[in-house]
Amino acid sequence: MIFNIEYETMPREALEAIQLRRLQVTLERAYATVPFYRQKFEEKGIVPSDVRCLDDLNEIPFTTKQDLRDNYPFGMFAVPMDNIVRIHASSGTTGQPTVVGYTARDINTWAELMARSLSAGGASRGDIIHNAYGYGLFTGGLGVHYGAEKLGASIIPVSGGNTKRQIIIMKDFGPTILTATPSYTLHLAEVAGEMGVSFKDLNFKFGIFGAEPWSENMRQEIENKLNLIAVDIYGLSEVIGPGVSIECHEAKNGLHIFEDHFIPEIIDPVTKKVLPYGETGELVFTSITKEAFPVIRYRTRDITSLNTDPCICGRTHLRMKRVSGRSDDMLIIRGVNVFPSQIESVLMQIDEVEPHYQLTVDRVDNLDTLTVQVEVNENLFSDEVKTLQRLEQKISKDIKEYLGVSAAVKLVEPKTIARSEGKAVRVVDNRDI
Ligand code: DLL
Repeated sequence: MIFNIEYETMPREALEAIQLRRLQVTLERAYATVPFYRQKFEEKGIVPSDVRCLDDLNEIPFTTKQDLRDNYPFGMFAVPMDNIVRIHASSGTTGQPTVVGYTARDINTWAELMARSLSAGGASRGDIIHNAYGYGLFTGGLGVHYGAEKLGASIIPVSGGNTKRQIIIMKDFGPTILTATPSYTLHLAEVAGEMGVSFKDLNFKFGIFGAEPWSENMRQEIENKLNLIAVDIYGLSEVIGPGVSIECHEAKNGLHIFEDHFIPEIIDPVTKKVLPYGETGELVFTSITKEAFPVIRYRTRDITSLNTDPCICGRTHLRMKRVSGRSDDMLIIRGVNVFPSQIESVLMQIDEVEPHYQLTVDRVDNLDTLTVQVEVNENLFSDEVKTLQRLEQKISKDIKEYLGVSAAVKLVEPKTIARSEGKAVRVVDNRDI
């Protein structure tokens, strides 16, 4: 079902007209109220009224995560504090957290976008949503929560953690939609198995998974293990939270970006030139309806491409390809670029291993080395050492063949790699120590 037929299926010409109008208003407001933006414009000798068509966006300077950090905590807010009704923050694992604010209208916009997203992912009024995204400063939990209420579905605000209790709730309340990170979803499946609960006996129809990279092969694994249809949802706190883009369950092939609220661009991260549709690069967003925290040409560091092909679901909003990773997650191993999700993709094709893995990068004699730890299934681990060695060699060979990178593979006992209740830690990088 399409939640907002008028906007989600709008002919592109009309959509672009709305984008331009909203962009102009956003630029004027940001210039007038956020000293950072005014200064950036002045440095370039431009004023908001110079933007007369969408292509003129090209002239506007980019905003980076560092800019947000430099203005920590509230320096990028475009409204006085008495208009801010909610504050969220990113976890700050890669530095100082970024803090974002919302006006009452922003919360409403976000709820609308999440209602659209849940709807695209297969939910409707009458569904029961088991929401295992964390509630708190992270935007996942509350983002889904408000969207579900707007949609008129029933939401179970279970959050992450307390996994056994989650399985009991699944059995007793009969939720039909699961929302969680893909890695926590696997943990849920594992604990259900330990408790003797089969997902085949539960009521789930759709799962709406995101907040971290996951491969197409991981989708297969999750769909088989949980007996549901899995769709990918994307977002980031700086832009609004979850609900920036989502796959429709009809096509499951690229995520529709809600273009009446965000203008996406793809740039070459090195030259910063805008790339044409279809080419892979760094995703950049300009928000065009947000009041409290407008972002102008915000560099996400996420790597993807855009495509405007019509979609079978009827939505006219363009689609971004599944995000393979962030530019700063990319490992460069002896000159070869690899994303953890590409390794995942290879691992998921091996029957004998479980979808739990971790990568370790070290520097030995000035050369980067990659070790892939992956769990094998119960039966195999009790097998002969030779069998395990052979399997390690086979996986290593597959990785080399598919990705061109040399990796040492280490099979480990089931349940030895730390489980995540939110975003998984896929890479341990020892190089700076
Ligand atoms: O992760 C928002 C979210 C919550 C999205 C729930 C989807 C579901 P942040 O914590 O600010 O916000 O992290 C944003 O996570 O820049 C990407 O690098 C990554 N990310 C989010 N969704 C996906 C996805 C939330 N579907 C950062 N695929 C983003 C790959 C994703 N990476």
